[in-house]
Amino acid sequence: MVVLVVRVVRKVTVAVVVMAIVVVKVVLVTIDCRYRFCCSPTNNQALVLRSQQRHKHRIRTAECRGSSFYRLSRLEAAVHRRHSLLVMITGISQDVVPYKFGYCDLEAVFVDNIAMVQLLESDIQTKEVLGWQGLHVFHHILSSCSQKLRVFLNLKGLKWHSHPIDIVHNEHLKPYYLGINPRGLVPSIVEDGVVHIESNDIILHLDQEYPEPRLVPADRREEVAAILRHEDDLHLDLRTLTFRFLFDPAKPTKSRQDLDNYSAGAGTVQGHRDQAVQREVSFWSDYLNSGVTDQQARLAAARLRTAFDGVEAALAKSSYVLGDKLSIVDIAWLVYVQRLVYVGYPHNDLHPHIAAWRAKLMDQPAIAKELELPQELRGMVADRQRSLTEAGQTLTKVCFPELTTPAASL
Ligand SMILES: N[C@@H](CCC(=O)N[C@@H](CS)C(=O)NCC(=O)O)C(=O)O
Repeated sequence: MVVLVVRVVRKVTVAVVVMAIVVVKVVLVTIDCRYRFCCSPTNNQALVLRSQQRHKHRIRTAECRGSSFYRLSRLEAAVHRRHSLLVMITGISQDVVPYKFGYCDLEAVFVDNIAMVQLLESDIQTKEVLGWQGLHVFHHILSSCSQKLRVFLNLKGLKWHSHPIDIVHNEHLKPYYLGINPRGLVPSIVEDGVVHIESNDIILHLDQEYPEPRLVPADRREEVAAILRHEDDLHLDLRTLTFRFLFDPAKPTKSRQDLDNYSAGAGTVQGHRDQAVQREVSFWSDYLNSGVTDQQARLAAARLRTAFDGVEAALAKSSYVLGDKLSIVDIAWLVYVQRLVYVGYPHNDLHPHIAAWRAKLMDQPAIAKELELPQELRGMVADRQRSLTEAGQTLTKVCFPELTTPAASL
């Protein structure tokens, strides 16, 4: 009997001690890691939270886009989970009031004018480009982000050296290009030996350097940057629809081995491997496993439609999205709109102002020459649309079955 009581007491004691340790740990993490800051959006500043204990805690980089409370709350949660991280907030500035960093050992520092993605020299493995002079552009003819950049360069009248990267045959995943753009995406530029990645960062940067003609209105830079981020957020939706309705999913361009090599070979951004490559690999793995499902296509089309509803509303009031002048915002959305014409998106039915604005912009050779489908691909695209129509599988049928009119023709 006594032995039994002793055993029970021992077990209860162990359970209580374990519970107490768990509770103390949870309290430490959730209380001591809490932080707060006040901020308001003005110019392009970044708030960096730094940990002194880099060796102890894994430092992650996160970006806080815009000033919405929702985003800030998400960052707070990230700090709770990771104990420490490097937070970069673009478009936010003024009076940051950090408090209670204690356990996390974080300090807050403001840094001016940090571009969204700025590579370090140590991130560049293909060292030869560091000696290049002039403006060099790595791009692909059909890549939407490259098209946006090329239209921008045409409108600016800038001279540049062309370095086509064959993404269809995975040239972007080879060590040479991964050594320039650690994310393995096009476009990238090398300007007098400095590498820039991310099409929107490149454009915002070049517009400051070459202000005429202005494609980013000087007094609306923050707003333009936010719209471009929104456009970038929809990039995988555009790709989803492209790979469902324009290309044939039976012929994926990346094998499992390609994806493993990509993961292993991707480089660092600011000294750290970031999420972008993982996001790419997960997109292509899903695509390899199951193509693009109806549900994924519908979600992507719905998200794009919502964005286009905003563009449509702006174009109902003015000739261009930001008013009476052409800006990079028009170009960014036009690239999506034009791609979706080839994909079979029913612009005419859903967004009549966009349809008219597209026709007007495509009348400009500097724009049309980058966005029109190359002659040699027209037959392939027409065949694809024909077979989708026969199978009752066009974008309109799958994503907008309520519309009765056929999909926009090429
Ligand atoms: N956020 C990046 C996105 C770049 C991106 O996704 N580029 C595509 C072409 S538009 C690419 O490189 N895709 C590689 C592939 O298809 O594997 C940017 O704006 O530059």
